[in-house]
Amino acid sequence: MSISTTVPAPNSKMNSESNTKKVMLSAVTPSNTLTLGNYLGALKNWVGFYENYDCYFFSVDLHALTARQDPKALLDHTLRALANYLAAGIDPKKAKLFIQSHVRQHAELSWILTCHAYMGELSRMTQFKDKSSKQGQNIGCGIFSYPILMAADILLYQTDLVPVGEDQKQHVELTRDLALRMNHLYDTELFKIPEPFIAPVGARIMSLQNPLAKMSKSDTDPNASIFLTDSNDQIVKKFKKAVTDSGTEITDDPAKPGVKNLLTIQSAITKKPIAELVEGYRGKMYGHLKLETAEMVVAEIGPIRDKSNQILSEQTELMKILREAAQAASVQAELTTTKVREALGLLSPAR
Ligand code: AQP
Repeated sequence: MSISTTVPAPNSKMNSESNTKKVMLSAVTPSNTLTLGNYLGALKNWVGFYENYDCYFFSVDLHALTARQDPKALLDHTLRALANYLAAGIDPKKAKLFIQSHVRQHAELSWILTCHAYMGELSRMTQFKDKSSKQGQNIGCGIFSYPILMAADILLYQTDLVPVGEDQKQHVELTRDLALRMNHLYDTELFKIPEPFIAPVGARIMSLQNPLAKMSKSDTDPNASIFLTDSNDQIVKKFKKAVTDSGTEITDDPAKPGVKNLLTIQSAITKKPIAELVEGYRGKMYGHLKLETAEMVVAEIGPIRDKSNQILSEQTELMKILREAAQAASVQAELTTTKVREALGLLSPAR
């Protein structure tokens, strides 16, 4: 199934009245090198969004701190993520590409929202349950409260739409609850109420070693994820080792999650429906499917890897883009925080 065909139409009434585009916001956590999942589930779709929406695409370095990070690696991953955005074709003149911590209001609004959130609603977050169960005894407070930082990310820009995976939908619901609570409590429209935009089925890329789990940056099995830094050889090797299923026939069958994952990757790249791809594999073996998927992935992300390396080798232009976008984002962020400060009785400093 094609994954980028359902960009909701902007609200023409609002556009004609205010002459502004609706706001769309999305981000990736630089907790490691970005994966093929991040690319096909997020970056590749973003390219089509900014013609119709005012887009904020950023790298959420403060979110990465919820797990212990090596400082140098965090810096590298943060810059590489932004280089990946540019190399994937996102136009910095049409979308704001920036680093979360460069807009100080994210942390400020996060604290204010923390004081309006309840322990109960945060404990119900499935991602908290999943992530905390992996952390043993010393569960960091950041793991518990990061959905509030995510809410601040969204509400600062008066966002209309947030493209999220199914697993993040709960966080957008929390954001909506917090926004409605604050608007009601202070009897003024401090925040726009955002809507989740769920990409159609097919955007979720699974681990090559466990096709029942999402392909993840932090997977400890190096063969489970394709990273946007992998060499062509590494990509081919990982696909050759990909876990498939019993049997030999290539079909779109929930009982064959490994095969389905490879077909999903091909579909996300070619935009062809899975049924059409399956037709082309009649009488062929799993080996064909693995190799052809590897070749498609090499053709798709190889140039992004090379372009990213080039962008990172001449960082002046990248830094200029990041600085200007952060300045532009800060203007909107400051409008929102000023409104919030005034409503709460906090004296605004002269910035
Ligand atoms: N496997 C995936 N398939 C499709 N989309 C994916 N995204 C991430 N993995 C896949 C999408 O990428 C965007 C940014 O996600 P993120 O990196 O901030 O957080 P995440 O979803 O928690 O990604 P990881 O790789 O699993 O992070 P770690 O390992 O650090 O916890 C989102 O739009 C997400 O849907």
